[in-house]
Amino acid sequence: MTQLMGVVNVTPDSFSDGGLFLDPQAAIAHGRELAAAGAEILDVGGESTRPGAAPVTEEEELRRVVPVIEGLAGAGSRISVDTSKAAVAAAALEAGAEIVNDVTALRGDAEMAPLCAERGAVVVLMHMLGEPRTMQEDPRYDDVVAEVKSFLAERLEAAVAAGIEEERVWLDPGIGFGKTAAHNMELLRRLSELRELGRPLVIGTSRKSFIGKVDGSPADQRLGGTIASSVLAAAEGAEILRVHDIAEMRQALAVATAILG
Ligand code: PMM
Repeated sequence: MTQLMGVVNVTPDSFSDGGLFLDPQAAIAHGRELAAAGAEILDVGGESTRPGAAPVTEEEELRRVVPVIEGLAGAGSRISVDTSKAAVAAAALEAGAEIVNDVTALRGDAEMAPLCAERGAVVVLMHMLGEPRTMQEDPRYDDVVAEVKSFLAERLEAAVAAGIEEERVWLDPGIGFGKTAAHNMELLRRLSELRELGRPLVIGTSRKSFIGKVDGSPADQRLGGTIASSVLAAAEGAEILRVHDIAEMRQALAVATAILG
């Protein structure tokens, strides 16, 4: 069954919900709502990765995410931490997280792979071309699907070489991370090729700019496009959908599943 990963951004500057849940109590209340609406996983993040975003310090990221993870442990959902810093992941695992969602695919911090191996964490390895500050400046590929696939295969191999069990690795093509709208849509159309890697696929299309490229909608009015792209991804075999709007997505998936069986 497709699992939903609800987004809990404890940041001032995420592209669609920056500043809404910077206060820990607001973030915890929001996470609890997402859990109640059917999120199997809550993805708590303290550093925005939107195009052009500035990095945050380790202290600040810890200050943002640890109280929220502590407050959400026991809310009924598994918790993942969206970070590329090993110290933040370590504190998050201590506070009750069990999944590390690393948008750098273990390339950002040399301590991250050994930490995840030792702690037996599930690790999400995501593709990104370049880094958030500059990734949307004219990204180019010969064949985006082949290149993302070989990157993910290489990072999976590196994770396993570092002692992370293959069964604990999930893969993500990184929709919007160094990709044009055409690249994102080609990845979504040819998702079955990434399934050949043999690991669960995480797909995050929620509110992203390629939706706005289709119909001109601003970030706060992209729920329809989020649902369409996520349902199609699920039909192509994506196992984890990372979305902001859990109740609507849960209903869309239930209907799609009822029809397709
Ligand atoms: N997208 C964002 C942040 N983290 N993690 C994974 N694994 N996959 C994604 O697509 C992804 C991510 C950016 O979205 P946000 O700013 O709304 O959190």
